[in-house]
Amino acid sequence: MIPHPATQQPLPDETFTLTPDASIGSTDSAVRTIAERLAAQLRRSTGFGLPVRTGAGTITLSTDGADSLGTEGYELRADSSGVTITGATAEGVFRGVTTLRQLLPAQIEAAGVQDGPWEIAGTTISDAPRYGYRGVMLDVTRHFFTVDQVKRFIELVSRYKINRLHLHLTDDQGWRIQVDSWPRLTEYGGSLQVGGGAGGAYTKADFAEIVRYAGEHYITVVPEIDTPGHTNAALASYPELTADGVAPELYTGTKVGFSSLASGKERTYEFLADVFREVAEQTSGDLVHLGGDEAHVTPHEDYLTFVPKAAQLVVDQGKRVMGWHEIADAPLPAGTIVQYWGTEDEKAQALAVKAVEQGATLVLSPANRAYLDMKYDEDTPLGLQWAGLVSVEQSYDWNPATLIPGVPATAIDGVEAPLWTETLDDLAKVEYMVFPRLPGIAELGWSPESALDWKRYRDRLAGQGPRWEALGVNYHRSAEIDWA
Ligand code: TNX
Repeated sequence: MIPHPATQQPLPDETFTLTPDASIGSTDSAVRTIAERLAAQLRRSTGFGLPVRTGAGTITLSTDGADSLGTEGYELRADSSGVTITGATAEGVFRGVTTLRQLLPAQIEAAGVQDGPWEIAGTTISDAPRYGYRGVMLDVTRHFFTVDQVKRFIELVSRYKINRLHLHLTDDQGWRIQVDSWPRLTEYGGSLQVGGGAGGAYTKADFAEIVRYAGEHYITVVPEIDTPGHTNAALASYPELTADGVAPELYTGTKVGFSSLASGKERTYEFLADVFREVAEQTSGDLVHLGGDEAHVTPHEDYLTFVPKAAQLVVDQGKRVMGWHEIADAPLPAGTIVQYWGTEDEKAQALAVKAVEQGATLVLSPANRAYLDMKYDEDTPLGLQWAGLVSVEQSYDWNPATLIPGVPATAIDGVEAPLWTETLDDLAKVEYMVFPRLPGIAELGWSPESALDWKRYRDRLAGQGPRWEALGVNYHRSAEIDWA
């Protein structure tokens, strides 16, 4: 099972078997839709009727109990008489259902009816996460991904108890979210992508569907509007945002660090006020990510005045600020989350310390560990390697609590695995880079430190292979894992 639960005990002599007469019960309306979606999934591969009823069933979902386990915690018991999943909230029950699916045989994930038997060795589990922020990032600007592709991505990552989807929505190569007050951002700024092919952008209805679907999987969307660098698509659409008033060409290459909003112009902040307002309106979560990375052509003094002004515009919308670790050089509003993407470099580490000194908390995305766009090894046909090669072991075998010298464990909100898509133009390629590394990052975010052990994790990871086969996931059959 991945992530490994906080505590699990076997119930010797007990076996649960899902049989054709089984039902799914929900004790209250809060978990009814979770029960209905579970039933729909199990019907496909079992062929059973699996009626959903109010009250107890063969599998019972309940929010009556487990109060001490927090919003995401749950208790699960599987014995000869049935399965019960209890959380203090519907979210906790949902996390428990992801565990149930992994307890069932891999063929449960097949699209068509399979033979079974559908057995679970008797067990009790009491589970709750180590960290509250367990994210994945998808870059939809270097290459655009459709709503349906993002939904499949959400469904796959939700199985590992990921609870944040950071969408990198704007960059030099494309602006991908509708802003009605600045329509050329998507009309023109979203028209291309890396390599020069057609890009795309989400309408407000599209984005609402992504937010809704993520919410159904208890995942909160964190929208990123990257500023003041990584803004060529915006500058090409609205030359008034550039320092010299001249629009650059649209850009379809993969260089970074060459563009900047005009940080000295009032128009820039009017623009950002509009953008953050419309983006905040489209988000259900409490975070808006303002980027802040690699602003190499923004004079540093200007950057230091830009960041607090942009951050205030996010706060004005009632949202908390998130940003890449460079923003920590500037004063930050209360409640800011700083996303660390350094490797072992002292400059990045110093910024992380500076972030914490001013009261910010950290989400850890160390590029040499958590970057899903880094090649696994020299032979990986996709991806980049500026942060080194990131094998499955390298991505798993580190401790968030002690990663950055001088940062106390209490300052860590969690972990996030970013996927940049310069080299990834379809979902099969995305899946190849995400699986099997993402489950390891998810486990670092969820499981207690005592459960983390590379050798034992390897064996558990091997067990995910047949699930991905059943789901048609294009995972990388890394030689580090004994998939047989
Ligand atoms: C650096 S990491 C970037 C991105 C690139 C990525 C490629 C970060 C905050 N910025 O613009 O896509 O490297 O790995």
